[in-house]
Amino acid sequence: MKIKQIDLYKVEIPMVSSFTTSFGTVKEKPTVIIKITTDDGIIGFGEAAALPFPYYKPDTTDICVLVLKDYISPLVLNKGFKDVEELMMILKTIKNHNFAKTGLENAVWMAMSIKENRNLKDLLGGTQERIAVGESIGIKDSIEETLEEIELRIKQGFRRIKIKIKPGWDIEVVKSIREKFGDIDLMVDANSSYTLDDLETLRTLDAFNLTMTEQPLADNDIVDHATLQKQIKTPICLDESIHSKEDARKAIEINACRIINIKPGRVGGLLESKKIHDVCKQRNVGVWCGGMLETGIGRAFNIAVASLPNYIYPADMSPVNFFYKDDLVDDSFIVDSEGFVAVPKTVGLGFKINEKKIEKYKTAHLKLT
Ligand code: OSB
Ligand code: MG
Repeated sequence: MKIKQIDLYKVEIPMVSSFTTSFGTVKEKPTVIIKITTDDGIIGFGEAAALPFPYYKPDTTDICVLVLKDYISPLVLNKGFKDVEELMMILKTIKNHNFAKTGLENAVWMAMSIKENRNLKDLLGGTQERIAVGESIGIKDSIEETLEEIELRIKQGFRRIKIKIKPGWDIEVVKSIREKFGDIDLMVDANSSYTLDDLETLRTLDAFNLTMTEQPLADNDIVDHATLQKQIKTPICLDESIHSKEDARKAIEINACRIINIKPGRVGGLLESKKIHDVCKQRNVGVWCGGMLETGIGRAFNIAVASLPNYIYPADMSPVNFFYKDDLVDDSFIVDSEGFVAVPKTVGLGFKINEKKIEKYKTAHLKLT
């Protein structure tokens, strides 16, 4: 495959509500849409779904545009590669910048799917026809508000509830949820906001039988996570700490976690996601698909990769309209009343891209040849 043209779009769809985590509030979520055109006229789309600020990972939306324009595009334009493995080898000289790489990688998967006339699930080796989903609920102004949202989501069928926590917004809110909703599948995500000094709080959370605690400690500290896991019962799930299959292998080897959240954007695409999935499967560590508040384009790739067999926990997969007033695909996925999303069987993205919407919400467009 040879890429003849890359169109980069910075797109900003208004949000319906903000999303607060321990590191800050997302009030606006611009994203980067990558469109590739191959030498045989095939078109692929991808999304680089970094946040607008460097508080989750160092990447930001604008850094993605810069890296895609100045470093990724020159390396891949008009160069032949036979598969995604070879594409990623070409990009290997660029350190990190996984969100930007994912945007291009996504687009190549979509083009490969069209070229080979096989859907993404089959191309990746997926085995699940539908994926179980949960919601990730941001930090709210009150416990009352949190309970109301959970009640609604349970009624709608979501199979698990994840709430964001931080020091001072943890034990009480979890306790209230257990009191009101009993034995639901409940987990927490701290986004690195604790240290080993908070052992007492993290131990207290053990009493609530959480399915997992996601990324309690610093992203660059899997050693402290191993120390913590020895002292708490609740399984630790790593998010920010894992960027590659090697990170996953090492984290598992030192017992820093029992579960891994795989986000394609954070690890550099679907191929690396699959490799992490395989490493975890060999070692009996279950995984699930996290999200980065993607539009329907990015979410489509998440759904495809989450069809692999070792994705055994529900994905963060709230519908796009929970966050945004509009979407870039028509007829995006729906969460059914049992809390499942069907994995598309059609080739390409699996959903209808609406290019008029990309034009409507774009704030910048770069055409690279
Ligand atoms: O830590 O999982 C996270 C959103 C932005 C940044 C980090 C995280 C999240 C979420 C939202 O939890 C998940 C989603 O896309 O639905
Ligand atoms: Mg997380």
